[in-house]
Amino acid sequence: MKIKVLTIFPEMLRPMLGESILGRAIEQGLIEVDLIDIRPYSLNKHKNTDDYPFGGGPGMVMMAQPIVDAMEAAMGEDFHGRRIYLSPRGRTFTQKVAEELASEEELILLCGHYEGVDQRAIDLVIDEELSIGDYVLTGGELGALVVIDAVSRLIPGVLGSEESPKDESFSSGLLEYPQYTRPREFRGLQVPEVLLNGDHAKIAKWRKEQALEVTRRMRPDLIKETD
Ligand code: 9WO
Repeated sequence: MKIKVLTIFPEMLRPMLGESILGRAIEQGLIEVDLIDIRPYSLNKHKNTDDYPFGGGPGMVMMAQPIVDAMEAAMGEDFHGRRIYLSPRGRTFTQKVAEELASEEELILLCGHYEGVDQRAIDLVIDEELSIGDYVLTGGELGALVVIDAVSRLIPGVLGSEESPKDESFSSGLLEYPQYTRPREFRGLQVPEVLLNGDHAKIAKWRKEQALEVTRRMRPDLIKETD
């Protein structure tokens, strides 16, 4: 999986991509992430990427030209993939969308700033707008990181062989059961007895019940009407 991010603040993303599971996946070549600075593509003499909004109003709008040129450079000769603009008005990003994107060869993520992007850039070079949730950020970079993170861990090999992305929240339609590690007692709170006995069938049954109970209590909307 190849992911390119078009942004005027590439340094906002770099720290996340060097650490933990994402850092390892990139190091191992399982995913490739290119951070592409939009600014050098500006043909303006000051390399500006924004300008005043036609019609007036507050703030600035990102110009179409640097974005379209950066996108065309990012796409290269024969692009196979999806070009996404992170925006509060997009389709909501869910685990199902992450699974859909994980099967793409390549993703190009456009991060907007200021009051938004000239609509003609979106019309010309964007396949889909995606929102990571109903709130407004200062720019699309955190949205891009969320998409990169959720999609990457679905790429075979990115999680270790022990940590299967299948056996977790949402794949089963349920949330995670409670987890415990040492010590057996912490501030007077005990680890449930069933987890200490080594009866794996009993543990599996308990976890399934707990997952159902946690989901019922915290996210009843996730439990389908039929079961
Ligand atoms: C700001 C603003 C101010 C005055 C009038 C209209 C306005 N619109 C915006 C606005 O939407 N700014 C966005 C900031 C422009 C695109 C990048 N920004 C952004 C992306 N904020 N939040 C997101 C985002 C991305 C993905 N999922 C959730 C939120």
